[in-house]
Amino acid sequence: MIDLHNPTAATAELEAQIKSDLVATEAIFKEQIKCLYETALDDGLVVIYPHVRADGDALGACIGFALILKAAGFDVIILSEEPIAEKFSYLSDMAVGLFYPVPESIQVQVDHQNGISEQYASTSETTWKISVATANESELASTEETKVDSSQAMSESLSHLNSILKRQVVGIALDSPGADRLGRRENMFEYAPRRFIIDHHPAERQLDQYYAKRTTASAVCEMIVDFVPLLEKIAGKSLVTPEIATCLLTGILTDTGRFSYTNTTSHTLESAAAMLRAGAQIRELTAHLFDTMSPARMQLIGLMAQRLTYYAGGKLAVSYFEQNDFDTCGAVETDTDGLVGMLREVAGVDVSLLLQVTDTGDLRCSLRSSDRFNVGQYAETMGGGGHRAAAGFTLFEMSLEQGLRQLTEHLTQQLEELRLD
Ligand SMILES: [Mn+2]
Repeated sequence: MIDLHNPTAATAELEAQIKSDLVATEAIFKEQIKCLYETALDDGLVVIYPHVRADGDALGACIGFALILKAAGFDVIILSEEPIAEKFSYLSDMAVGLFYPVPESIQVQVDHQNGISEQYASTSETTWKISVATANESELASTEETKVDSSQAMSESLSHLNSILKRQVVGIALDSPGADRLGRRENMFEYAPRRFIIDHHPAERQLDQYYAKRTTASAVCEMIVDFVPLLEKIAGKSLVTPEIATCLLTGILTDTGRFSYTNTTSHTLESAAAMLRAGAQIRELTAHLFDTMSPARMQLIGLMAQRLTYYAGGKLAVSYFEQNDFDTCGAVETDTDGLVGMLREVAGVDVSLLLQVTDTGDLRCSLRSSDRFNVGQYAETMGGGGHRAAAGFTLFEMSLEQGLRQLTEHLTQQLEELRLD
C-alpha cells in the first residue's frame, strides 16, 4: 500500500532547509568565483577532479563545469582516475582535449621538507620529481627529473602531467568530499594552491571558505546549475549551451533514478527544467541511460537473481558476483551500476546488499535501503560512505564466504533491533 499521509509539516521543513542551504552555498560559490578571477585568468590552469569510478553525476558535473569555465575564459582540464565509461562516451565527445585520465601506472608521492612539498610522479621505470614551494604557494621552486628508462608514450604522459601540476592554480573536487575519494590523484588535489569542493554528500570534513556542501541537492549537477547564473553575471554573457545542459541533466537524472528517489526535491525539478529550457534532450538521455542495457548486464542480472538470498524475514536481500563472472558474461564495470537497487525493489525488502569480488581479490560492497534504515551510516562504520539510501564500502583481503557471513549476520541483527514491522 502506498502511504499518502499528510506530509505538510515535513514538506515545509524541507523547503525551508533547501532555501537556507541555497543561501549558504551561494555565498561559497561567490567566494569561488572571486578566487577564480583573481588567480586563474592569465596563465593559471583550473584542474577538476572527479571521484574514482566516476558515475553520471561526477562525469556530467566535471565535463559540464569544465565547459562552463572554458566559456567564461578559463583554461581548464579534468584529471580523471580512469578512462570514461563507454556508457558516458557521449559526454567525453563534448570534452575533447579537456579530459585526461592519469595513466594507470603513474603514482604521485609527496615528501615534506623545509616547507617544500615534493611530488614524485612515477612509473616502475621512471621517477619525475616536481617540487612545489608551499611557502609561496603560487611559485614553483624547481622542477627536475630523474629519468631512468621509459617508453616514449609514458615519458610524454609524465611530461604532460608534470606541466598540468605546474600550472595548477585551483583544484576542484566535484561529487566527493575532498581528497579521500580521489585515489591516485589525492596528492595532486591536496597540493593545489587553492582547493574547491562542490559536493552533496554528508561528510565530517571541516567546512572552509571554498567548500560548498549541500546535502539537500540531489546531485552535484544540481549545484552546478545554481553556480552558473552567478558566473554568468560576472562573465557578462550566457554560458550554457545545449551540450552543457545535457551534461548537467545527466547527473540529475542518474543520481535521482530519473526523479524517483527521495532526494528528488522541488528544486531538483526546477534545475532540470532550466536545463530543458537550455536545450537538453531528456528523452534521448533517458532512453540511453535507463532503457538500454548490454546483453552482459542482462546475464549479470540472471546470476544475481539466481544467487539472491533473503534474511531478517525478507527485509534483507543479498546477492554477489564472483571474480570470473565479468569474464564469463563479457561484462564491464558499469554493467553492474544500480543492480543493487534492483534487489531493493523486491516487495518487503528494506536493505539490499550486493557483493563483488574485485580483480585484486577484495570485496566491494554496495548497499541500498528504503528510508527506514541508514545505510550511509552503516557504510561509514565499515570504512566507506554514502547517503542514507545508497552507500558502499570495500573489505580488503576478505573472502566472499567470510564477507557474506559477517555482513548478513551484522545487518540481520541491526534490522531486527530496529523492529520494523
Ligand atoms: Mn552525486
